Amino acid sequence: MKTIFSPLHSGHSGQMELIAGAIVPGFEKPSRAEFIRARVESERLGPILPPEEFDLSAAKRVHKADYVDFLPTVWPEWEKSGRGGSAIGYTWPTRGLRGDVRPKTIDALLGYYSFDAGAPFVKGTWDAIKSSHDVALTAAGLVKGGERAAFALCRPPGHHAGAAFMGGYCFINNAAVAAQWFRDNGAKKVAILDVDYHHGNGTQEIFYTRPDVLVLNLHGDPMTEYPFFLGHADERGEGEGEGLNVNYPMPFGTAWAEWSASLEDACVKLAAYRPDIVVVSLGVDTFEKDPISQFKLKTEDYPKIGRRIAKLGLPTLFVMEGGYAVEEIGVNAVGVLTGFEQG
Ligand code: OKP
Ligand code: ZN
Repeated sequence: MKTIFSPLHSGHSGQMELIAGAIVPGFEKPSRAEFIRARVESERLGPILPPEEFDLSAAKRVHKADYVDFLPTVWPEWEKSGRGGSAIGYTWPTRGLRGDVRPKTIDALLGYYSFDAGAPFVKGTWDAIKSSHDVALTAAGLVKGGERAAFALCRPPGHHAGAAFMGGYCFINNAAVAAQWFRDNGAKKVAILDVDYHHGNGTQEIFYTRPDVLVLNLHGDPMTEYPFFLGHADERGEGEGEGLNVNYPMPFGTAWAEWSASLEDACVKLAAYRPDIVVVSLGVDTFEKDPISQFKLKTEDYPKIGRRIAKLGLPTLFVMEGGYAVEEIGVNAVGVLTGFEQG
């Protein structure tokens, strides 16, 4: 299968993040994408191609226009205000505060358009966000054009980004934008299968009331795992989307036996929905050695994920999300893809 990749991801670099009371170098770093790209090459998965440029109209079909238009202004406004480092908010309109009044300064807007402090900007961040979005749409174009599958090697990831907020390393929800693009280009129904360790809260929010996009999410139980405030089993969609959001929260320590049972159930539901396209939010932070995650999947398990997805027999777009054990991220992510190709 073809991989779409942009070197512009690497400008999103040197961000700091707040974890367990300490400011540390960001786990979501450029080497992640480079290890994956290197493994795509060494495994001869297929050609690696640059993205085409898209305007932001597709992104604005799933995100609020004012949110999308805010993103390229962040770094210039931050610099204008005389600061360096990482542009990051520190106040959020939670319960009891006004989330309906758009404030005016950059610090206030960063809070207004985030749900946490996990999506910092540096100078190259916007270009990286835009390239990641272009990567997803270019790969989507290959699948629409008749390829059985394509790999969008997106960085930064997207699944925590909602209609009007960033967070958790995510800015534009690449998988959601691609799913909507498929809908706008002939697909009647799309399924999104999110196998990242963390709940894809942004994807869930975007499609929660929609009958035309099924969202299935396998993840660490939000009672104890980030993003904490969404991803429970009783969130099943609403209105016309009732029953079309399916969550599989699992406890710390979950290994292949239990995880694969959730995958099997998700695949059965996915097949019953009979979508035209599958978009896989491909995170490999389920890996036993992931530094920020608590599942116990092994390297040998990743090709099995790919084989199960291949058994669906549907055109499939793989969109890269998380995975922070950088030495093994390429082996595991490409393991899913080679498993798919053999399946
Ligand atoms: C993004 B993706 C862990 C802190 C969590 C945010 C994690 C974002 C994950 N102790 N910080 O879903 O891989
Ligand atoms: Zn994750």
